[in-house]
Amino acid sequence: MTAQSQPQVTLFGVGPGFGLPETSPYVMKTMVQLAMAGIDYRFAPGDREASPKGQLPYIEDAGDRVADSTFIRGHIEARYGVDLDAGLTPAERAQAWAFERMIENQLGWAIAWFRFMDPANFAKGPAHWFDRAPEAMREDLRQGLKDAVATNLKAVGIGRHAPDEIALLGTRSLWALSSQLGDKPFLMGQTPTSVDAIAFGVLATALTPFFDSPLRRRAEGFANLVAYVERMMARYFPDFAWAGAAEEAVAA
Ligand SMILES: N[C@@H](CCC(=O)N[C@@H](CS)C(=O)NCC(=O)O)C(=O)O
Repeated sequence: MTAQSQPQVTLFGVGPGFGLPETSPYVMKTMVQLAMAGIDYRFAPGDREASPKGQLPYIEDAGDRVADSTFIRGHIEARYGVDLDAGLTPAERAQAWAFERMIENQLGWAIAWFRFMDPANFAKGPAHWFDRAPEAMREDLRQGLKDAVATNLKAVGIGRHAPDEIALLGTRSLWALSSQLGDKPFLMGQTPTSVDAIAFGVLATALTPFFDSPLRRRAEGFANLVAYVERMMARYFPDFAWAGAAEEAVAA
């Protein structure tokens, strides 16, 4: 038997679920960016307490532990000599960064609101993270998570609005993404660049048929975004059976 060499990089994430190859859009972003950079890695379920920033994703690379998807990207580019925005002009890089901030700092929170604050979605999804906790603690843990997310949602502002207002704000960002994409295969042109990683992660999170929400319904209305998620899924997660929103809408 030949000894298999272990990849040098370990990515710590959440794992598949909710109709997605990975439940965290930020972990998905890092998975896609590692693939874009051509870096082989091992995936492992992460422990937030072991993360330098208390969040997932984080990576370990030859003894270095790096947390936060954007700093992970910086680490990958610096250590492996890659540029995930190769070919973009400074103005295009600026535009891509602005879109990334919109996706992470606004659209992602709007989607999270419907995942965590909608009682049916919470019960169907995040509540199950505590299924293996002792029964006496389970409900307190679920409530604790909901309270923590509600506090974060208030702090970023989204949590202060009514559900229809949150859907409206999210839809403005979907529209912006749809307009930027147009009929190009990727957000910045013919080649995937760094911003596609988070756009894909967050849009797939919005579109998964596992959860229902007004924002998912609005996302389904942007045909180019639905096709984009399918294209990115086929490219970066070819073995994953994506029950795309388009398919379900057609079948319905
Ligand atoms: N800015 C971070 C955001 C990561 C993030 O929000 N991770 C979530 C999972 S989707 C998390 O670990 N949340 C737990 C917490 O905030 O306590 C990044 O880009 O990596």
